[in-house]
Amino acid sequence: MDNIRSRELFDRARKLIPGGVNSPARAWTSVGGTPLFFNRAAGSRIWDEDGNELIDYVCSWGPMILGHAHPAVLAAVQEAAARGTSYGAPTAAEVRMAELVVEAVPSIEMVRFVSSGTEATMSALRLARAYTGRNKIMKFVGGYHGHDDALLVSAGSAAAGHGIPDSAGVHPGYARDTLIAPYNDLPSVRKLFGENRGQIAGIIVEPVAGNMGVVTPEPGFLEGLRALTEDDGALLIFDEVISGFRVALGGAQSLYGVMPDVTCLGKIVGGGLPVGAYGASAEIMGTVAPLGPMYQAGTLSGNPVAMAAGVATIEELRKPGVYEELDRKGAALAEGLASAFAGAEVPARVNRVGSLLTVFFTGDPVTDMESASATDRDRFGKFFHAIVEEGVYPPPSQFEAWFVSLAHSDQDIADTVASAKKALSAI
Ligand code: HOZ
Repeated sequence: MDNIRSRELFDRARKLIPGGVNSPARAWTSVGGTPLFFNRAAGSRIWDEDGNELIDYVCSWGPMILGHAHPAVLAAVQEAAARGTSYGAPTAAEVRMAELVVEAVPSIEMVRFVSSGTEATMSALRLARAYTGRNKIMKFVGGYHGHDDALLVSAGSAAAGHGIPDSAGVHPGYARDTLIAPYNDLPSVRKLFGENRGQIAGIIVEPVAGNMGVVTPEPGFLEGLRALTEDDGALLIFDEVISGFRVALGGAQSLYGVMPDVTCLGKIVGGGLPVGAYGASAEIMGTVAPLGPMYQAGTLSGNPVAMAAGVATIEELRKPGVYEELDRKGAALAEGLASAFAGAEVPARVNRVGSLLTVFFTGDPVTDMESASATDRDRFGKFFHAIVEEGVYPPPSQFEAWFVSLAHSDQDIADTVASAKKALSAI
């Protein structure tokens, strides 16, 4: 596959932008090679600067659940933009967005919109500290919640892929107040509560982990976190930036029936534009300024163009049968990939919830960051390059999720499975 334009652009970019990218996950560091530079996308397809067409399973790392350039989203964005792109004042669009979020997500009574998932998690931690009057936070090894200082400790996603799960530059005071447990390991969580009784403001957890690759919560894990936080007076914070509006309209909390105190949203909620959100009961959200003493603000928060994209996306997702369709497509892809890998020299397995999945090259269950890290990542890198050559674009790291959209056709999925077979035989 020709990538001359991408290589030229990457050379120029590296002189101007650290690593040539504006977010490390895009740099292909853990798989090697030159990242493709894209300039167009529609439906399930994305085209690079050299004109190569690929079936896209990155989907902008999750937001494009309807597929790229969905007509309803484009129309809403164009209509909103024509009325001005930002006012720095309240709008009807953000009220409609808030109504849609509150209707969809069972534990949210009030919501505040911000501009990214990182802002959502950062604000949720501040809220937990303000509401409880405590300082410590618990997170999980391989949990990635954006680049807030307190959460760049044992982080997953590109931080793990680049070998810097504990970022430089984080104030030791923040890191000291961040407690770490392995995902799916309730005894470790219980032990930390025992050692820090009455000091933990909250646990932040991805209810379906998406940043060590997809790792599902084992039966009883989320329920156990709910019981332990309630018992200690700490808040349970679900980071649903990936799982929100993805695994169900109401997110993982509605799928598993476990209600957090605070929910963080991002990605899909903005329909491909920069939106994050955090929400909780009216009582907890009463802590947030101007109602309460916890300050949080943003010039572009609730931006009218971004709200229009979010509203249009959620309206589409509310249509009957959408999540059944996403689950059917996710299952077809996961089963097809598993059959393509059956009998291969290195065993592989697929972790999946709905339209969210990850391929791991291992014969063992992947239940946490330790087991995800022990898989054959070298083979993943080779498989990645081989399947890109076949016209399929999966995430360029083992520690990320594949995203299936409503625009992926049955033929796309069949072609992807055929490409996976060819890619395997080439490595
Ligand atoms: N937030 C995504 C992590 N799974 C990747 C996007 C990025 O870091 O650029």
